[in-house]
Amino acid sequence: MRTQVAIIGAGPAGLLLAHLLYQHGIDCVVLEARSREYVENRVRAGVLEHQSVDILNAAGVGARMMKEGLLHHGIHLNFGGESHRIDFEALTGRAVMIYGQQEVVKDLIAARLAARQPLIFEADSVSVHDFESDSPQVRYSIDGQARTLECDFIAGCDGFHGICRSSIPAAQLNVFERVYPFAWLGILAEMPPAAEELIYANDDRGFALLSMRSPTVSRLYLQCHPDEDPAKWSDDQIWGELRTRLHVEVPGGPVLQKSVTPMRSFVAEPMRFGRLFLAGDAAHIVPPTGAKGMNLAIADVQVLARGLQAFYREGSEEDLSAYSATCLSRVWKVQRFSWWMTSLLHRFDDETPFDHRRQLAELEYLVTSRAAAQSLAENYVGLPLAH
Ligand code: RFL
Ligand code: PHB
Repeated sequence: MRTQVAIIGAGPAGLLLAHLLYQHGIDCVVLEARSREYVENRVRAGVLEHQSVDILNAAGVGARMMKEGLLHHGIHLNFGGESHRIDFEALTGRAVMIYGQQEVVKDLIAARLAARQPLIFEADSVSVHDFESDSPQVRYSIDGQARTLECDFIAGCDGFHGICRSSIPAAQLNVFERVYPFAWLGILAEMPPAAEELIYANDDRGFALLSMRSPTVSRLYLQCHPDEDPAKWSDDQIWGELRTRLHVEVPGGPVLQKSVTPMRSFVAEPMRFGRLFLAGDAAHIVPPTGAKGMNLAIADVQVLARGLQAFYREGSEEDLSAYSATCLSRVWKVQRFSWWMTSLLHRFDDETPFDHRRQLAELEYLVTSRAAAQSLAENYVGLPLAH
């Protein structure tokens, strides 16, 4: 089989890239290791920057998001027993959209299948070859049958644990990494949101976050140890801890899902090697505190789709050559913001009383200085996309 662009991974990066290419008449095949059911039900991110919303709308896949998503004009920072609102609308004129990543994924899968374009689930033993030449190949198997896909380019959209990044010779990649000494215990619960907007709390017992998915489903997180076993936390314990740390009335309700997410900052440079392009979590990871992972994936593929369009339309390689540098300049700003939000809101095992006082002073500054609040707000709603 032959295609123009082989896309590895059907997360937000791979599926949106496929859709943007399809809209410009560029052929691609998406290969996904998991089943459709699995990827459609994987609970992850929930916040879309305003530009991510615009990109999904412009691509014609935003109708359900606009109907079911929740537009938020601010967040709350709770600390020292008080709640402070950061007003995005007043500070930036922008808002963010609360809409689950798995809903974005469902909408993109529906669009691809409606267009009768190839999207192959449960592809085994996927491997990438000859991407230093002009005729790369992807090998995989389906139901035990080996297949080869010949292509012009490979898009590595296969997440942090995928095979694309690790297929690049290690000596050719610069890796920058920070692993945090804590994780998030996340729950999805059948409970109407206990507040209208997201609450980020810095409490003496650790960080907590109140988020949501719909008028009847809430998403909540607690800072915990990285090796914490979620099964050891009873539902009552979780609700109790959330009430203590958030300082709000949380009624509780049936817990639908429980998991522990480690926290890491990671960047691999460059994001291109020959005809293999990395996008999304395959190239970089941010700790979830700034709500940026899915948005970075969307921004990357927007840049990659434009580069591929210029290549096929005009034979120009200029934008593709600039792909890595264009993405990385935004990636590093978003890394900084995600690291900063994480440092501001969590308890660190090795923190000194000085560190703690400094953290509280920074929070005070943030909620009393328009300049400081505006800096948070403009990063949270999303920095401008590269052109
Ligand atoms: P994904 O979503 O991981 O998709 C990669 C896909 O590749 C497949 N795959 C393979 N396919 C074929 N062959 C192989 N060898 C393969 N290996 C892997 C995988 O099965 C998968 O389907 O990466 P992508 O598309 O780059 O998207 C990135 C986002 O998923 C991620 O950054 C966000 O979820 C991060 N994140 C958040 N991002 C936000 O923007 N806002 C948030 O509020 C937010 N909250 C979160 C988050 C991530 C979390 N977790 C669990 C990591 C909250 C959490 C708890
Ligand atoms: C979520 O709703 O899952 C969520 C919201 C904000 C974050 C991280 C995760 O910073």
